[in-house]
Amino acid sequence: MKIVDAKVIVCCPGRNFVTLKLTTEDGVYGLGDATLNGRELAVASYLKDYVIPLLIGRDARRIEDTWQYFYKGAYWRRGPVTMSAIAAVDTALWDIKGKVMNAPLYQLLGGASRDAVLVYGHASGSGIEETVQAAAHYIKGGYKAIRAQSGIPGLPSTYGVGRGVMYYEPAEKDAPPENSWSSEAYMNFVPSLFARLRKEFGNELHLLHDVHHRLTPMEAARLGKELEPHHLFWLEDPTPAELQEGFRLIRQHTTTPLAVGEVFNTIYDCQQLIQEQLIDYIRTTVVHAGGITHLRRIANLAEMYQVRTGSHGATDLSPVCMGAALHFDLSVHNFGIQEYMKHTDETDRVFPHAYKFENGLMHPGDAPGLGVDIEEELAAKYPYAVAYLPVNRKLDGTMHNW
Ligand code: KDG
Ligand code: MG
Repeated sequence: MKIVDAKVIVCCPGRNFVTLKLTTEDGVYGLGDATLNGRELAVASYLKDYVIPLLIGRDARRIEDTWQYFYKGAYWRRGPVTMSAIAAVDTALWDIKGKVMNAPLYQLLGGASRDAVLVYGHASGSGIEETVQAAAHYIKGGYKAIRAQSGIPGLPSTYGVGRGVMYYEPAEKDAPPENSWSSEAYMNFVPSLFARLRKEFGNELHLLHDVHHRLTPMEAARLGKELEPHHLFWLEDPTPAELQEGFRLIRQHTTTPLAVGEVFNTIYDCQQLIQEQLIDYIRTTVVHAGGITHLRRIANLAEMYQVRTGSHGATDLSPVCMGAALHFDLSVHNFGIQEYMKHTDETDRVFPHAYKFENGLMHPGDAPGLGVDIEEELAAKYPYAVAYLPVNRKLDGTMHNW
Protein backbone atom coordinates (compact mmCIF):
# COMPACT_ATOMS: atom_id res chain seq x y z
CA MET A 1 0.00 0.00 0.00
CA LYS A 2 2.21 2.76 -1.36
CA ILE A 3 2.06 6.39 -0.33
CA VAL A 4 1.55 8.29 -3.60
CA ASP A 5 0.84 11.81 -2.41
CA ALA A 6 1.82 13.98 0.54
CA LYS A 7 0.71 17.51 1.14
CA VAL A 8 1.42 20.10 3.85
CA ILE A 9 -1.59 22.32 4.50
CA VAL A 10 -0.88 25.54 6.41
CA CYS A 11 -3.93 27.53 7.44
CA CYS A 12 -5.03 30.13 9.98
CA PRO A 13 -8.70 29.76 10.93
CA GLY A 14 -8.27 32.03 13.97
CA ARG A 15 -4.76 30.70 14.62
CA ASN A 16 -2.09 28.88 12.63
CA PHE A 17 -2.16 25.13 12.02
CA VAL A 18 0.11 22.85 9.98
CA THR A 19 -1.46 19.61 8.76
CA LEU A 20 0.11 16.74 6.84
CA LYS A 21 -2.13 14.78 4.48
CA LEU A 22 -0.84 11.44 3.14
CA THR A 23 -2.67 9.56 0.40
CA THR A 24 -2.12 5.92 -0.60
CA GLU A 25 -2.38 4.31 -4.02
CA ASP A 26 -5.88 3.07 -3.06
CA GLY A 27 -7.02 6.64 -2.43
CA VAL A 28 -7.15 6.27 1.38
CA TYR A 29 -5.80 9.34 3.15
CA GLY A 30 -4.62 10.10 6.66
CA LEU A 31 -3.98 13.32 8.58
CA GLY A 32 -1.33 14.35 11.07
CA ASP A 33 -0.95 17.57 13.07
CA ALA A 34 2.47 19.26 12.70
CA THR A 35 1.74 22.58 14.45
CA LEU A 36 4.59 24.12 16.47
CA ASN A 37 3.23 27.34 17.90
CA GLY A 38 5.21 30.40 16.74
CA ARG A 39 7.59 28.29 14.58
CA GLU A 40 5.04 26.71 12.21
CA LEU A 41 6.85 27.17 8.91
CA ALA A 42 10.02 25.48 10.17
CA VAL A 43 8.10 22.20 10.50
CA ALA A 44 6.28 22.77 7.19
CA SER A 45 9.67 23.18 5.48
CA TYR A 46 11.18 20.15 7.28
CA LEU A 47 8.28 18.07 5.99
CA LYS A 48 8.22 19.48 2.46
CA ASP A 49 11.95 19.64 1.85
CA TYR A 50 13.24 16.55 3.66
CA VAL A 51 10.49 14.13 4.70
CA ILE A 52 7.98 14.05 1.85
CA PRO A 53 10.55 13.21 -0.86
CA LEU A 54 11.46 10.10 1.18
CA LEU A 55 7.85 9.19 2.00
CA ILE A 56 6.58 8.87 -1.55
CA GLY A 57 6.62 5.20 -2.54
CA ARG A 58 6.96 3.89 1.05
CA ASP A 59 4.51 1.26 2.34
CA ALA A 60 1.91 3.06 4.49
CA ARG A 61 1.40 -0.09 6.59
CA ARG A 62 4.93 0.03 8.06
CA ILE A 63 4.32 2.55 10.85
CA GLU A 64 7.08 1.46 13.24
CA ASP A 65 9.69 1.15 10.50
CA THR A 66 8.77 4.57 9.10
CA TRP A 67 9.10 6.10 12.58
CA GLN A 68 12.58 4.60 13.03
CA TYR A 69 13.55 5.59 9.48
CA PHE A 70 12.87 9.28 10.12
CA TYR A 71 14.21 9.25 13.70
CA LYS A 72 17.44 7.31 13.13
CA GLY A 73 17.77 8.16 9.47
CA ALA A 74 18.03 11.92 10.01
CA TYR A 75 21.18 11.41 12.12
CA TRP A 76 20.27 14.73 13.88
CA ARG A 77 17.87 13.35 16.46
CA ARG A 78 15.19 14.85 18.67
CA GLY A 79 14.18 18.52 18.92
CA PRO A 80 10.70 20.03 18.48
CA VAL A 81 10.91 20.57 14.71
CA THR A 82 12.08 17.04 13.87
CA MET A 83 9.77 15.36 16.36
CA SER A 84 6.68 17.32 15.28
CA ALA A 85 7.37 16.35 11.68
CA ILE A 86 7.80 12.68 12.65
CA ALA A 87 4.63 12.95 14.75
CA ALA A 88 2.63 14.19 11.77
CA VAL A 89 3.79 11.28 9.60
CA ASP A 90 3.10 8.77 12.39
CA THR A 91 -0.38 10.14 13.14
CA ALA A 92 -1.34 10.16 9.45
CA LEU A 93 -0.19 6.53 9.09
CA TRP A 94 -2.25 5.44 12.12
CA ASP A 95 -5.23 7.29 10.61
CA ILE A 96 -4.76 5.39 7.34
CA LYS A 97 -4.43 2.06 9.17
CA GLY A 98 -7.65 2.69 11.07
CA LYS A 99 -9.50 3.57 7.88
CA VAL A 100 -8.16 0.51 6.06
CA MET A 101 -9.14 -1.77 8.98
CA ASN A 102 -12.47 0.09 9.25
CA ALA A 103 -11.90 0.65 12.97
CA PRO A 104 -11.50 3.69 15.23
CA LEU A 105 -7.86 4.10 16.17
CA TYR A 106 -8.38 3.20 19.84
CA GLN A 107 -9.43 -0.31 18.77
CA LEU A 108 -6.03 -0.80 17.14
CA LEU A 109 -4.30 0.41 20.32
CA GLY A 110 -5.74 -2.35 22.49
CA GLY A 111 -9.33 -1.13 22.77
CA ALA A 112 -10.93 1.12 25.36
CA SER A 113 -9.50 0.97 28.90
CA ARG A 114 -12.32 3.24 30.14
CA ASP A 115 -15.72 4.48 29.02
CA ALA A 116 -14.61 8.07 28.41
CA VAL A 117 -11.76 10.45 29.08
CA LEU A 118 -11.65 12.97 31.96
CA VAL A 119 -10.72 16.44 30.67
CA TYR A 120 -9.90 19.76 32.27
CA GLY A 121 -10.77 23.22 31.01
CA HIS A 122 -9.17 26.61 31.70
CA ALA A 123 -10.74 29.10 34.04
CA SER A 124 -8.90 32.37 34.11
CA GLY A 125 -9.55 35.98 34.95
CA SER A 126 -7.87 39.27 35.60
CA GLY A 127 -8.35 38.74 39.35
CA ILE A 128 -9.68 36.19 41.86
CA GLU A 129 -13.36 37.02 41.46
CA GLU A 130 -13.23 36.84 37.69
CA THR A 131 -11.47 33.46 37.91
CA VAL A 132 -14.16 32.23 40.34
CA GLN A 133 -16.83 33.30 37.84
CA ALA A 134 -15.02 31.58 34.98
CA ALA A 135 -14.75 28.39 37.07
CA ALA A 136 -18.49 28.57 37.82
CA HIS A 137 -19.12 28.79 34.08
CA TYR A 138 -17.10 25.63 33.47
CA ILE A 139 -18.86 23.78 36.29
CA LYS A 140 -22.20 24.73 34.76
CA GLY A 141 -20.92 23.28 31.50
CA GLY A 142 -20.27 19.93 33.21
CA TYR A 143 -16.52 20.13 33.84
CA LYS A 144 -15.21 18.09 36.76
CA ALA A 145 -11.65 19.39 36.51
CA ILE A 146 -10.53 23.00 36.05
CA ARG A 147 -7.17 24.68 35.65
CA ALA A 148 -7.30 28.05 37.41
CA GLN A 149 -5.06 31.02 36.53
CA SER A 150 -5.45 34.64 37.51
CA GLY A 151 -3.91 38.03 36.96
CA ILE A 152 -1.55 38.92 39.80
CA PRO A 153 -2.06 42.14 41.75
CA GLY A 154 0.66 44.61 40.79
CA LEU A 155 1.58 42.91 37.48
CA PRO A 156 0.13 44.38 34.27
CA SER A 157 -0.09 41.02 32.46
CA THR A 158 0.37 37.41 33.37
CA TYR A 159 0.33 33.91 32.00
CA GLY A 160 -2.93 32.14 31.33
CA VAL A 161 -5.47 34.93 31.28
CA GLY A 162 -7.84 34.05 28.46
CA ARG A 163 -9.75 35.83 25.75
CA GLY A 164 -13.35 35.56 26.76
CA VAL A 165 -14.50 32.83 29.10
CA MET A 166 -14.04 29.76 26.88
CA TYR A 167 -10.98 30.68 24.81
CA TYR A 168 -7.29 31.17 25.42
CA GLU A 169 -4.80 32.25 22.79
CA PRO A 170 -1.30 33.35 23.77
CA ALA A 171 0.22 33.90 20.30
CA GLU A 172 0.03 37.42 18.88
CA LYS A 173 0.38 38.59 15.28
CA ASP A 174 3.63 40.26 14.17
CA ALA A 175 5.97 40.76 17.17
CA PRO A 176 6.14 38.84 20.48
CA PRO A 177 4.27 40.64 23.27
CA GLU A 178 6.41 41.39 26.35
CA ASN A 179 5.02 40.31 29.74
CA SER A 180 6.45 41.31 33.10
CA TRP A 181 7.04 39.03 36.03
CA SER A 182 7.68 38.93 39.76
CA SER A 183 8.02 35.50 41.38
CA GLU A 184 7.53 37.12 44.81
CA ALA A 185 4.20 38.75 43.85
CA TYR A 186 3.08 35.50 42.22
CA MET A 187 3.98 33.25 45.16
CA ASN A 188 2.37 35.60 47.66
CA PHE A 189 -0.87 35.58 45.68
CA VAL A 190 -1.55 32.07 44.33
CA PRO A 191 -2.44 30.31 47.64
CA SER A 192 -5.22 32.88 48.20
CA LEU A 193 -6.68 32.08 44.76
CA PHE A 194 -6.97 28.39 45.64
CA ALA A 195 -8.25 29.07 49.15
CA ARG A 196 -11.05 31.10 47.56
CA LEU A 197 -11.83 28.46 44.93
CA ARG A 198 -12.06 25.69 47.54
CA LYS A 199 -14.28 27.88 49.73
CA GLU A 200 -16.60 28.55 46.78
CA PHE A 201 -16.69 25.09 45.18
CA GLY A 202 -15.81 22.60 47.94
CA ASN A 203 -13.46 19.65 47.77
CA GLU A 204 -14.83 17.48 44.98
CA LEU A 205 -13.84 19.63 42.04
CA HIS A 206 -10.40 18.81 40.61
CA LEU A 207 -8.28 21.96 40.62
CA LEU A 208 -5.09 22.33 38.57
CA HIS A 209 -2.58 25.14 38.19
CA ASP A 210 0.15 25.91 35.64
CA VAL A 211 3.30 27.70 36.88
CA HIS A 212 4.61 27.78 33.31
CA HIS A 213 8.26 27.12 34.17
CA ARG A 214 8.64 30.36 36.13
CA LEU A 215 10.01 29.39 39.53
CA THR A 216 13.30 28.02 40.81
CA PRO A 217 13.10 24.56 42.39
CA MET A 218 13.15 26.02 45.93
CA GLU A 219 10.46 28.58 45.09
CA ALA A 220 8.38 25.79 43.58
CA ALA A 221 8.89 23.74 46.73
CA ARG A 222 7.52 26.62 48.82
CA LEU A 223 4.51 27.06 46.53
CA GLY A 224 3.75 23.34 46.48
CA LYS A 225 3.87 23.26 50.27
CA GLU A 226 1.60 26.28 50.67
CA LEU A 227 -0.91 24.79 48.22
CA GLU A 228 -1.09 21.46 50.06
CA PRO A 229 -4.23 22.35 52.09
CA HIS A 230 -6.10 23.00 48.81
CA HIS A 231 -5.42 19.50 47.40
CA LEU A 232 -4.52 20.30 43.82
CA PHE A 233 -4.92 17.60 41.18
CA TRP A 234 -1.56 18.85 39.95
CA LEU A 235 0.90 21.73 39.89
CA GLU A 236 2.19 21.99 36.33
CA ASP A 237 5.66 22.95 35.09
CA PRO A 238 6.78 24.38 38.44
CA THR A 239 10.31 24.94 37.12
CA PRO A 240 12.04 24.49 33.74
CA ALA A 241 12.61 20.76 33.34
CA GLU A 242 15.83 20.80 31.36
CA LEU A 243 17.32 20.22 34.82
CA GLN A 244 15.46 17.01 35.60
CA GLU A 245 17.27 16.57 38.94
CA GLY A 246 15.86 19.97 40.03
CA PHE A 247 12.59 18.12 40.70
CA ARG A 248 14.24 16.12 43.48
CA LEU A 249 14.41 19.26 45.55
CA ILE A 250 10.72 20.08 45.00
CA ARG A 251 9.76 16.49 45.79
CA GLN A 252 11.61 16.54 49.11
CA HIS A 253 9.41 19.38 50.33
CA THR A 254 5.88 18.87 49.09
CA THR A 255 3.18 16.28 48.50
CA THR A 256 1.41 18.46 45.89
CA PRO A 257 1.33 16.28 42.73
CA LEU A 258 3.55 17.50 39.89
CA ALA A 259 2.92 17.47 36.13
CA VAL A 260 5.53 18.19 33.47
CA GLY A 261 6.24 17.65 29.80
CA GLU A 262 4.29 19.78 27.31
CA VAL A 263 7.57 21.00 25.77
CA PHE A 264 9.24 17.55 25.78
CA ASN A 265 9.92 15.77 22.49
CA THR A 266 11.16 12.32 23.47
CA ILE A 267 11.31 9.75 26.22
CA TYR A 268 14.83 10.93 27.04
CA ASP A 269 13.48 14.30 28.23
CA CYS A 270 11.52 12.58 31.00
CA GLN A 271 13.46 9.38 31.64
CA GLN A 272 14.94 10.55 34.96
CA LEU A 273 11.76 12.33 36.04
CA ILE A 274 9.83 9.10 35.59
CA GLN A 275 12.36 6.58 36.83
CA GLU A 276 13.09 8.53 40.03
CA GLN A 277 9.35 9.13 40.52
CA LEU A 278 9.93 12.89 40.61
CA ILE A 279 6.61 13.59 38.88
CA ASP A 280 3.06 12.24 38.99
CA TYR A 281 1.85 13.13 35.49
CA ILE A 282 3.65 13.21 32.15
CA ARG A 283 2.23 15.83 29.75
CA THR A 284 3.93 14.87 26.49
CA THR A 285 1.52 15.00 23.59
CA VAL A 286 1.03 13.41 20.17
CA VAL A 287 2.19 16.33 18.01
CA HIS A 288 5.31 17.40 19.88
CA ALA A 289 6.56 14.02 21.09
CA GLY A 290 6.81 11.89 17.98
CA GLY A 291 3.22 10.78 17.46
CA ILE A 292 1.15 7.91 18.82
CA THR A 293 4.05 5.47 18.42
CA HIS A 294 6.44 7.37 20.66
CA LEU A 295 3.80 8.55 23.13
CA ARG A 296 2.87 4.94 23.83
CA ARG A 297 6.51 4.19 24.58
CA ILE A 298 6.62 7.05 27.09
CA ALA A 299 3.34 5.90 28.66
CA ASN A 300 4.66 2.35 28.98
CA LEU A 301 7.76 3.55 30.83
CA ALA A 302 5.60 5.80 33.02
CA GLU A 303 3.25 2.93 33.89
CA MET A 304 6.10 1.01 35.53
CA TYR A 305 6.62 3.92 37.95
CA GLN A 306 2.95 4.73 38.59
CA VAL A 307 3.21 7.97 36.66
CA ARG A 308 0.02 8.76 34.73
CA THR A 309 -0.51 10.65 31.48
CA GLY A 310 -1.98 14.16 31.20
CA SER A 311 -1.42 15.28 27.63
CA HIS A 312 -1.11 18.90 26.64
CA GLY A 313 -4.23 20.02 24.74
CA ALA A 314 -4.10 23.79 24.31
CA THR A 315 -5.73 25.36 21.23
CA ASP A 316 -2.44 25.49 19.32
CA LEU A 317 -2.71 21.69 19.07
CA SER A 318 -5.11 21.21 16.17
CA PRO A 319 -8.29 19.10 16.23
CA VAL A 320 -6.24 16.43 14.39
CA CYS A 321 -3.97 16.20 17.45
CA MET A 322 -6.95 16.36 19.80
CA GLY A 323 -8.59 13.42 18.02
CA ALA A 324 -5.35 11.39 18.15
CA ALA A 325 -4.83 12.27 21.82
CA LEU A 326 -8.33 11.05 22.72
CA HIS A 327 -7.74 7.66 21.05
CA PHE A 328 -4.49 7.39 23.00
CA ASP A 329 -6.18 8.49 26.26
CA LEU A 330 -9.08 6.07 25.90
CA SER A 331 -6.79 3.11 25.31
CA VAL A 332 -3.70 3.64 27.46
CA HIS A 333 -3.95 1.98 30.88
CA ASN A 334 -2.18 4.67 32.93
CA PHE A 335 -4.20 7.60 31.64
CA GLY A 336 -4.72 10.44 34.14
CA ILE A 337 -6.41 13.42 32.53
CA GLN A 338 -6.50 15.27 29.18
CA GLU A 339 -6.28 19.04 28.75
CA TYR A 340 -9.10 20.32 26.55
CA MET A 341 -9.51 23.86 25.32
CA LYS A 342 -12.35 24.46 22.95
CA HIS A 343 -11.27 25.53 19.47
CA THR A 344 -13.09 28.43 17.85
CA ASP A 345 -16.04 27.69 15.55
CA GLU A 346 -14.01 28.63 12.47
CA THR A 347 -11.31 26.08 13.46
CA ASP A 348 -13.97 23.42 14.04
CA ARG A 349 -15.47 24.12 10.60
CA VAL A 350 -12.09 23.60 8.93
CA PHE A 351 -11.52 20.37 10.92
CA PRO A 352 -14.86 18.49 11.26
CA HIS A 353 -14.48 15.78 13.89
CA ALA A 354 -16.20 12.83 15.55
CA TYR A 355 -14.93 13.51 19.09
CA LYS A 356 -17.42 14.78 21.62
CA PHE A 357 -17.55 16.45 25.02
CA GLU A 358 -20.24 15.47 27.46
CA ASN A 359 -20.49 16.09 31.18
CA GLY A 360 -16.79 16.71 31.76
CA LEU A 361 -15.72 13.68 29.72
CA MET A 362 -14.69 13.18 26.10
CA HIS A 363 -14.80 10.31 23.62
CA PRO A 364 -12.97 10.13 20.28
CA GLY A 365 -16.01 8.65 18.50
CA ASP A 366 -16.20 5.47 16.44
CA ALA A 367 -15.42 6.72 12.95
CA PRO A 368 -12.62 4.72 11.28
CA GLY A 369 -9.13 6.09 11.95
CA LEU A 370 -8.83 9.36 13.86
CA GLY A 371 -12.33 10.57 13.04
CA VAL A 372 -11.01 14.03 12.11
CA ASP A 373 -11.06 15.52 8.61
CA ILE A 374 -9.93 18.72 6.91
CA GLU A 375 -12.02 20.91 4.60
CA GLU A 376 -9.21 21.95 2.28
CA GLU A 377 -11.14 24.55 0.29
CA LEU A 378 -12.24 26.27 3.46
CA ALA A 379 -8.71 26.03 4.93
CA ALA A 380 -7.38 27.85 1.86
CA LYS A 381 -9.52 30.84 2.76
CA TYR A 382 -7.47 31.33 5.95
CA PRO A 383 -3.86 32.03 4.91
CA TYR A 384 -0.94 31.76 7.32
CA ALA A 385 -0.19 34.87 9.37
CA VAL A 386 3.02 35.07 11.39
CA ALA A 387 2.36 35.08 15.16
CA TYR A 388 4.66 34.78 18.14
CA LEU A 389 4.29 33.54 21.70
CA PRO A 390 5.01 36.21 24.32
CA VAL A 391 8.33 36.71 26.06
CA ASN A 392 8.65 37.46 29.75
CA ARG A 393 10.92 39.85 31.67
CA LYS A 394 11.41 40.36 35.39
CA LEU A 395 10.52 43.79 36.73
CA ASP A 396 14.17 44.91 36.38
CA GLY A 397 14.16 43.95 32.70
CA THR A 398 15.96 40.59 32.99
CA MET A 399 14.77 38.06 30.42
CA HIS A 400 12.81 35.26 32.16
CA ASN A 401 10.94 32.08 31.18
CA TRP A 402 7.57 32.64 29.54
O1 KDG B 1 1.97 27.04 22.66
C1 KDG B 1 2.13 27.16 24.03
C2 KDG B 1 0.83 26.88 24.75
O2 KDG B 1 0.25 25.70 24.30
C3 KDG B 1 1.05 26.76 26.23
O3 KDG B 1 1.41 28.00 26.74
C4 KDG B 1 -0.20 26.32 26.92
O4 KDG B 1 1.00 25.92 28.96
C5 KDG B 1 0.05 25.68 28.24
C6 KDG B 1 -0.93 24.71 28.68
O5 KDG B 1 -0.70 24.11 29.72
O6 KDG B 1 -1.92 24.52 27.98
MG1 MG C 1 1.23 24.36 30.44
